[in-house]
Amino acid sequence: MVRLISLACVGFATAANAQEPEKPYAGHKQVRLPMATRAVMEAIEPLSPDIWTHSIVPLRPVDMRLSPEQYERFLETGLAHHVVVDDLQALVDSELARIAERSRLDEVGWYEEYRTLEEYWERWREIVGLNPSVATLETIGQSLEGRDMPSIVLNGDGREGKPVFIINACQHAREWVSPAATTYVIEQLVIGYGSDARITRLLDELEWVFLPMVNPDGFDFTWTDQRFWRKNKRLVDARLFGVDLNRNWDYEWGGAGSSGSPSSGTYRGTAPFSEPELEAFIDAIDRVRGRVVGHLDVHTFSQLVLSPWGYTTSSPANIAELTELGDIFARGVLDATGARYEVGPASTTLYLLSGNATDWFHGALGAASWTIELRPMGPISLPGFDPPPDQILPAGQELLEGTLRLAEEFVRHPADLDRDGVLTIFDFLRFQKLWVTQDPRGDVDKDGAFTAADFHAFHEIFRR
Ligand code: 0X9
Ligand code: ZN
Repeated sequence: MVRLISLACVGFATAANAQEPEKPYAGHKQVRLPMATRAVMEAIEPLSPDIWTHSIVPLRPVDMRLSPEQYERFLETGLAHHVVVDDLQALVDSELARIAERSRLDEVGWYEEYRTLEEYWERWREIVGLNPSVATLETIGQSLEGRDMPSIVLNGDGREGKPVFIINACQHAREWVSPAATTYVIEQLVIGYGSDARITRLLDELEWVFLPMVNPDGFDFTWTDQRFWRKNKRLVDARLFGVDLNRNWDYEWGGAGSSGSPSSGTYRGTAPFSEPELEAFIDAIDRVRGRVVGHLDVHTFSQLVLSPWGYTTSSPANIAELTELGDIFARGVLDATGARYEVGPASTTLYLLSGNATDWFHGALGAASWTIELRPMGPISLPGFDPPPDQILPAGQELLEGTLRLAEEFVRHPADLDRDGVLTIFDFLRFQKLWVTQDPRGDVDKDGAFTAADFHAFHEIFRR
C-alpha cells in the first residue's frame, strides 16, 4: 500500500501548473455521437474544447470530452448520443490505483500495463542491448522542458545508403497506446533479426529509424497532472497552452484544420517548426533525408490508415499507389488480430488538417507516408484515449504486421507485380495488362511516368 500512496502523491503534488485543479476531469464525460456530418461537427465544436475524433465517415462514431457545464449545454442541442464514460476522473483515478498496485506486486508483463517515461527509457536500453550490432539508441536532442528525445536505428547488416523507413510515435501526449505499440514493434524486429528470415531480410534491406517518443514533456504531464493532455508544454505569456506538434510541420503550415489560437487543441504555434521537439526530429533525420521511402506517424484512436493529403481534399498524384499500399497495411492488421482499419486520405476520411507530419513526409521528402490511428474503435464502448491495457499487445501485433507488409512492398522489385518474390512470365503478363490500360503501377523504373522505357526495362529483365 505504501507504493500506491506515494505514486498518488507524486501524481498530484508536483502539478506544474498551480491553476489546474487536482482533479481536472471531475464529472467530465466521454460522449459519443453515433455518426456525425460536417454540419453536426460544426455545431458541437464550440461546445467542446476537446473533441477526440472528428470522423465524418458514415457509421463511424465521434467522441468528445465534456465538462458537466458543457454537457448541460450539449443536451440542449437534442443530438442523439450515448455516454461512454460517465466520469473520466474516476477512470483516471482507478487507472493510477491499478498501476500502483500492480507495480507493487510486480506481476504483469511489460506490454500488459501502461508505462512511464522512465520505464520506456529502461526498456529501450534493454531492447538495443539484446543486439547492439543491429540496434542503436541515441538521444537526438531535448524537448522544450529539456527532456531527452530518443531515436532507435535498426540496420541489420550495417550497410550505408539503404532506403529508409521512419516510424514515429507519441506526437500527442495522451495517446498512450502509440509509444507502447511502437516499442513492441522495435522489440520484435530486434529479437527477430537473425532468427526470423522475413525480419532478417527487411532489416538487411532497409534502414529503420524509430522516434518512439516525440512529445516527452506532454507524455510525462499526462502521468503527473492531466491524463488527457494532447500538445507539448509551450507557454504563451507565461501560461501553459501547448502547441499541437501535428500542426507545426513545415508543409502547408497554417491552413485549414489548424488554429492560431493558443487555447485550441490544434494550436499550430507561431511559425512552422517553431517547436524544439520537431527541430530535433528533423535534425535527426537530416542524414537520411534523400533516402526516406516510407514513414508512419503512429497515433490513437479510431483504427484508420490515413494517407496524404491532410491540408486539402484534393489528391496527391500517386493516390492510387498510396491507397493500394494502405490496403496492404490494413490487410496485415486484419490477418494479425482480425481488427478492421479503414484506409483513405486524411482530409476526406477524417477532417482537414494542415501542417501535419504525413503531409510533410510526402510533400517535402516524397516518401509514402500514413498516419496510423491505432485501436480502439467503436461500437465497443472503450474509452478512446484510455482503453484497458489489454489493448496494448494486440495494437502492437497489428502495427507490427501492417508495418512488415509495407516494408516488404518497399523492398519488392518493382517488376515483381504479382508479389511472389520471383520475376516470372506472370509478372510480364500483368505488366502487359497495365500497359494496355496505362495504369501508373507499370512505372517500374519509378521515374514518375509509364513510358516505353518501362517496357524496355521489363524486356531487359527477361533477356537476362
Ligand atoms: O488530428 C490529428 O493530428 C490526428 N488525429 S488524433 O486524434 N490522433 O489527434 C490525425 C492526423 C491525420 N493526419 C494525416 N493523415 N495527415
Ligand atoms: Zn494523435
